[in-house]
Amino acid sequence: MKRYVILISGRGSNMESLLDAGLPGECVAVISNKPDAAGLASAAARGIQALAIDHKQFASREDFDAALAAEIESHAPDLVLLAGFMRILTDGFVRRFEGRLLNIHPSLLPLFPGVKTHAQALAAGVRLHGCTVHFVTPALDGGPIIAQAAVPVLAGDDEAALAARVLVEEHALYPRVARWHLDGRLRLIDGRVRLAGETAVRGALHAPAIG
Ligand code: NHR
Ligand code: GAR
Repeated sequence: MKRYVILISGRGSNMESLLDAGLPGECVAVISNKPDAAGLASAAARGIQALAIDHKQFASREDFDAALAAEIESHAPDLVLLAGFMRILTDGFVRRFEGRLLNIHPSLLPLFPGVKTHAQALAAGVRLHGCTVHFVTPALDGGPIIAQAAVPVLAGDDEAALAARVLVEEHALYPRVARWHLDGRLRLIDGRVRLAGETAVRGALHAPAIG
């Protein structure tokens, strides 16, 4: 059985969508950088080991990342999933987990990296918005794109309305991509995404990298 770890910072709805998807693997830990993250309680309620490593207790990003990496490695995961994890990770951390570290980002990358993505989309006036699952590399939100889902931006949308529409797609897309990895079909090879055997695309709005 493959093993995976989920990193969160808050609510944990993407974490819940992963835990409830019946993935072909065991979630061996949920780790938050924020002790008060609501997602820790819902992970624990599902019988999963949930713990916080408070980044504020560390003098530097390097020290925090070293503690986080040691905790993750103690669970020997095949896959590490960032799910609303809000701390930028050092190059050393990212390289250590390269190829088994994924993120879901709430925009159609390379548009709107960083934070406040829905406000950025509204300010830019784009008519399509969405989410992206990518391999994490040292370049923030710049790693190779695995799959994307799009939603329309509608007249009268505010940040909350748009975020809610994108979140529905996040909850469908991330478990699907995690399953590919756990099934051994998804790899990062020479900085490129390799996805074996994917043919069916669910509508035009969910598009995986094929190859
Ligand atoms: N780390 C690396 N090296 N590369 C990526 O692609 C990463 C990463 C760490 C997190 C998630 C990302 C997102 O999906 C992610 C991708 C946090 C920030 C940020 O600015 C930016 C992007 C992401 C996550 N964090 C601030 C910081 O100083 C804190 C912001 C806050 O606490 O609200 O770390 O968007
Ligand atoms: C999600 O929309 C996720 O894509 C986004 O934050 C939300 C977390 O919700 N992630 C980022 O912005 C990463 N910087 P959740 O805790 O309910 O999954």
